[in-house]
Amino acid sequence: VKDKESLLRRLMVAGGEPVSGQMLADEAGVSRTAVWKWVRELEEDGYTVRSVRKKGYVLEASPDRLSPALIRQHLKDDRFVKDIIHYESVGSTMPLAHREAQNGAPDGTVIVAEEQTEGRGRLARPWSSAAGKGIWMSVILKPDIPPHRAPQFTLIAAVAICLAIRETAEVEARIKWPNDLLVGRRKVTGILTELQADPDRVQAIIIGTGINVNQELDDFPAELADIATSVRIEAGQQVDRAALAAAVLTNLGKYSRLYIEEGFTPIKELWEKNSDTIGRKVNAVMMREKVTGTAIGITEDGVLEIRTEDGGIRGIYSADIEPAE
Ligand code: BTX
Repeated sequence: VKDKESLLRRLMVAGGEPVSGQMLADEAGVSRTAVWKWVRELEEDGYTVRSVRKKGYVLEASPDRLSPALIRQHLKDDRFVKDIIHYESVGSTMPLAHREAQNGAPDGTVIVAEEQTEGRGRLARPWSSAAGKGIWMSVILKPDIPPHRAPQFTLIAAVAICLAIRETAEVEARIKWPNDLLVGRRKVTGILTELQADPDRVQAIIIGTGINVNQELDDFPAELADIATSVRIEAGQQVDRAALAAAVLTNLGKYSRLYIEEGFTPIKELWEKNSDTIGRKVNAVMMREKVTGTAIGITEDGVLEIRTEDGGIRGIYSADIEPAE
């Protein structure tokens, strides 16, 4: 124990048993008053800490927050996550992550916010990011790969989040190419991948994930009423955001490792298996044209292959996909 955060972790692992104030003070090499001050600070942060006479402190309740300590408490495997930087309110976590990456933040650095006031999707479209309702997070990856392989990490992220939602809330999200997660036809998650690269080497991949977690239908702005959903709406109950964030991060580590060790094939299989697009008749709407056909799979580079009516196969690099029937 050396500060408020480590005290919190100590109380969390105690699992409801009291931890002696004297013992904590001895461990930290500080006075019992100093420990008591940390406890007061935790209470100001929204934790409920009970003081049991002669026995010590018990953590009774944690706030609904994405604080580093809470996320770490749920991490099944902490090999991947290096640093978690938590904000109350930001414009967007993306530029913050870019700056951290440029300033040398390592692979596995996480920027997460309770609220975004200027959250964005692809093509600078707005991303609704209400306070305390979702997981608005950017993760910095620094794999040693050439830039043309970077899109594969977008697919890794989709698989990681899709399975995390299933594991944590038993909600069956499916991947819509390139990278939305849907439940039915409604969007539950958007993923935005951005790159810092030299001509031959990736410097950093920033994976932005916007997961709608605890919104109810009327929490969404009117224009999203027919197209958005949340994990809570689908699960029928409140979902622990810190637990879900931890599952996402655990899976990101797990599937990046799988990719590094075994290559793209197992990722491609998982992606296609959990995809909502493959096998469907779709319109791929691009800037200048629209291609209609059956989505048959993705390539090594994350390109969507569509078999068109004339029997030819078209590779789609970037488009909005809509159902064709
Ligand atoms: P996208 O361009 O595929 O989707 C954007 C579209 O999705 C919008 O035009 C709107 O129709 C719809 N939309 C907006 N907000 C929501 C929402 N909360 N739920 C469902 N649909 C919505 C998807 O882009 C990528 C989004 C990435 C968001 C993350 S959050 C953390 C990071 N920071 C940041 O600013 N962006 C990323």
